[in-house]
Amino acid sequence: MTDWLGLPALAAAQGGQIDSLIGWTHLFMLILFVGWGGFFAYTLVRFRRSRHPVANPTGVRSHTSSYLEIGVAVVEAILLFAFSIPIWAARVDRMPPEREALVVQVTGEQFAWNVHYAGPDGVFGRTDIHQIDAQSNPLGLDRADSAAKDDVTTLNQLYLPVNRPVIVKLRSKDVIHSFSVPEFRVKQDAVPGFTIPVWFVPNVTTAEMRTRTGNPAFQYEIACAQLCGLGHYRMRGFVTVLQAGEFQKWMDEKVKEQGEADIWGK
Ligand SMILES: [Cu+2]
Repeated sequence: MTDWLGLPALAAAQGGQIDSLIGWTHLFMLILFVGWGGFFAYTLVRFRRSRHPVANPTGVRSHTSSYLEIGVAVVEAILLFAFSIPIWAARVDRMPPEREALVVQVTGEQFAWNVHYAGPDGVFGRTDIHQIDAQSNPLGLDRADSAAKDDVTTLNQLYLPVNRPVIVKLRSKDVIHSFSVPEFRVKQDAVPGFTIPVWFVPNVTTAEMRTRTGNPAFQYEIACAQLCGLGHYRMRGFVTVLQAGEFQKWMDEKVKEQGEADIWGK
């Protein structure tokens, strides 16, 4: 029903609801636009100068317009309390349980996305501001911490398994950034000093999307949706959605690779 809006391809389980909301909003706005536009044209003719050469200082005496305004306010209150707030509670506030989901920390900085997986133990290692090194350790991950030994970090590369809820915990090292993946219909600000969760269920793998779009180079992109500085335009990351088995294989390789690199580093 929303094809007419030309939205990006949809690749998340809950995105259909968002699309239908966008569709309905546009439809209502179209009705309002046509209604008000028609009313405007009517007043131009109805109150034309030749028919009303002198202005009427008293104006309209009926209360119809006041009642209409009250009616509009009531409808808006119903939309807010009966629809918006409950839908927000269900879609945004109610997170899937963390043991069923993949939890990944994504930390924005000028101008990159740092991705941090907890690894097989499911516990995020300690990070320490004094260990931050712009090149080798942008998150300041303390590999001496036992929970950090199997952690995996990447730069601008977010790998996700298909059909499993993903909870992205957003953080920022400097200014406000915004994590936006249009195909998943998610967009959430990353604010310094806060950890803000956002969740979604990717349901189309990158490979499948390449077949569907007929574009062998298709990539899901993380765009920064807040103007965050001079390099904002190049702050983009890539999301690769894999089958569960492929994702596990990727993760195992990374754990091995980064664990080994650490042994040699010491
Ligand atoms: Cu940014």
